[in-house]
Amino acid sequence: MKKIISGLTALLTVSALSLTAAANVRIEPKYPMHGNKCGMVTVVPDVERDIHVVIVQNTIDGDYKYYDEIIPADAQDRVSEFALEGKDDVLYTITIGVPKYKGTQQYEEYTDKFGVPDTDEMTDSDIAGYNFTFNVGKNETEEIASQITRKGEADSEKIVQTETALLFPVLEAIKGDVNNDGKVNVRDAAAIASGIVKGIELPPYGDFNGDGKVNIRDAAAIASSITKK
Ligand SMILES: [Ca+2]
Ligand SMILES: [Ca+2]
Repeated sequence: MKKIISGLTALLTVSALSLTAAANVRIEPKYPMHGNKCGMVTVVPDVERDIHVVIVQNTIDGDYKYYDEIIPADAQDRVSEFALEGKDDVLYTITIGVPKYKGTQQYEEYTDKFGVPDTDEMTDSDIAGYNFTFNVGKNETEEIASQITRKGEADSEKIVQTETALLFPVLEAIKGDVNNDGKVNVRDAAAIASGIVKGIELPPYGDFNGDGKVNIRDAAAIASSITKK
């Protein structure tokens, strides 16, 4: 009997895995919800970069960071869902960031605020009263562009859909390649050092060690990565 059960468990596990293969990823909140999940944020990535999502609940008692999540560029399932509890007189602030330069953590950020009112019809199911979908794509210019599409006040199931197309500047510059020749080598370390000495402003993708600054440490980090090769 035990064998049959474990076989069954294995079968169920396999089918559950195949079912979730193409499913959206549900992100766990950092604070417990109170059962009245009336809102849902869905982030749909259409850009091969990490996407940083922060959702903060703003109340009169203070701000609560419910989500602080990076959707990795190389993750298999990237459509991510963030459930939100409905509360009157509460706002949420969402920040979505995409790094402008490949391999850096310097996020260009879009910020928006919205309310999720408490709705009576809602249960603790997957149904949310207020759905906010953010489609995250690439912009050809160096600006962040956003376009909001509201699909009416509420549909027949009293679900309010708000869809926002976000376009981020995504440049192909390589981290560390400050002289833009497609390679990261000692010339870049030299260019950073000389830029600092001469007081020339260096591009943000010169931040090789990812600490948010471009300085002599990046030249050293490039030099040391070359020696390691
Ligand atoms: Ca270079
Ligand atoms: Ca740095």
